[in-house]
Amino acid sequence: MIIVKIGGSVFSDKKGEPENFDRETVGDIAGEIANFYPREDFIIVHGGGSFGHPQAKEYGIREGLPEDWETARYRRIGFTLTHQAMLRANAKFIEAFVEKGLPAFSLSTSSVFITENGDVSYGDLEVVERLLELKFIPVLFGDVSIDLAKGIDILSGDQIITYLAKMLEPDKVIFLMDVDGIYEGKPGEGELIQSLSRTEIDSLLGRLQCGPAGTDVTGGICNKLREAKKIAEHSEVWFVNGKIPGRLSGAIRGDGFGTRIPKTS
Ligand code: ATP
Ligand code: IP8
Repeated sequence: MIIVKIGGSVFSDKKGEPENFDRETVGDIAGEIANFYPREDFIIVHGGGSFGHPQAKEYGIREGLPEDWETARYRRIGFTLTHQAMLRANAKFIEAFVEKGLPAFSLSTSSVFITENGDVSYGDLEVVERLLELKFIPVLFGDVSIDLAKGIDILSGDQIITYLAKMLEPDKVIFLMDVDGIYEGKPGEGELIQSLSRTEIDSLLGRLQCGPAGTDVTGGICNKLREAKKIAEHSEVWFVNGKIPGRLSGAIRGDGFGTRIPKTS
């Protein structure tokens, strides 16, 4: 089984208009997956991009539900609106996949997982497993979450994948981004790292000076790398460019161009 994360940077321009969607790129990605399905089982997880992140930031969802009634009321509205924005993104994904003949089936992340400070503390994967047995392609997404510590929070697609990898032990996890993989420094400045070991991730995080990232309420590349370190205990991990046709197929076959982190328990 292969888990593919379609990053927000791939399907939308996060600095562009709210809710912009690159239908052509998503169609190409679905087309590549269609060449491997049904021999391979897939789970798709997509990020927030220009859909979830601006709303989540505007309403301060990551700050949780406070005592003060008026602020809490405002956040509850924001919680609902952020979720609706993610449902609109998700509907576009499902359409693009179905158009390529793929039985992509949407699962609302906020109805499957409960978090504690943004990490999954409970997840019911029964439906995901049944869907896979029946040869569907479950599609999850970064979403709002009910949170045991803060009342409400955001659950990143990257955190969902860590949980799925731990529970389902996939053969591979592939992160699609708008750059060729993980760079030693800023993309375009530092060199592309083609092979990275789990144990090298902490020192890389230090060199990248990981801090807050623009409108990304879930921490951008730094969060991704921290999660990749956990995922690589259960699965091989790839970071490839989802905007360039063929790169996803290469990662699926195992001879791809990007950054590969071997499974190391
Ligand atoms: P989302 O979280 O919305 O799903 P995503 O999964 O596409 O988005 P981002 O969180 O946007 O991923 O992270 C990818 C971005 O990180 C790239 O657009 C890239 O420009 C930026 N980035 C910053 N530093 C690095 C680095 N050292 N290596 C790779 N990408 C980097
Ligand atoms: O883009 C964030 O998910 P991510 C989802 O995968 C929201 O980090 C709602 C901002």
